Amino acid sequence: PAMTIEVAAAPYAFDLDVAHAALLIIDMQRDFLEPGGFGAALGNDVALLRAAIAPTAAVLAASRAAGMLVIHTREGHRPDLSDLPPAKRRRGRFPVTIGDEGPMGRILVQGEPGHDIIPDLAPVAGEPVIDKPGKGAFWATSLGAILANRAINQLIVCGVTTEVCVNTTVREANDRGFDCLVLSDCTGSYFPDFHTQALRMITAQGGIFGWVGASADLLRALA
Ligand code: C5J
Repeated sequence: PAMTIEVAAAPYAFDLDVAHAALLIIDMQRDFLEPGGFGAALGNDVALLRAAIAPTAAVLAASRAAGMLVIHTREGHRPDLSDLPPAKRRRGRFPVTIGDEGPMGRILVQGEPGHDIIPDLAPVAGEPVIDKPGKGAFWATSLGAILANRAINQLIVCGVTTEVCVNTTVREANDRGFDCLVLSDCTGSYFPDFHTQALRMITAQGGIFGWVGASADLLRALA
């Protein structure tokens, strides 16, 4: 039987099996979180997302110390935009969009400064970084193979935004048989009500997509 540690969560405790769990940090990229980035240029208040940085950094440190696999994702596209669906490019009808020159290089293009993960949460050697063209981290990526090769069946999920890339990824993971614990204070949205409701959608109906917990409870369990 697996050695599990109980983590307080909603709708009920999450039995964490560190050897078969991964910390998945979604899209904590400069273009979404930094004052001079794409998100800010669209008029969003990045402070709402930045509140997740310190708790995520603490969870990242504790996960590394516990020997848990850590995986990072970045939303973005190839420089020739060959993996950018025209429909995604048209979406929003913003004056400046994906692939265009933005405040921190070409927007959501791999290799550009804005596409990179914020320095506070920088990956270290051995931590897979998944570049994903969509909102979900499984679609058109090797995430599923990486998790299968390590016999991972639980995901601790942090990142932005709660209702878009976090929610999409958790739904994808749930359908693939993963137990997901989403950390409320390690996720964030430009729209506070979307954040709240996105977390409620995960825990409603007995935890229809997974569990929601707080970083303090995970840190306590890992200590
Ligand atoms: C993410 C987005 N990462 N909101 N992207 O959530 O477009």
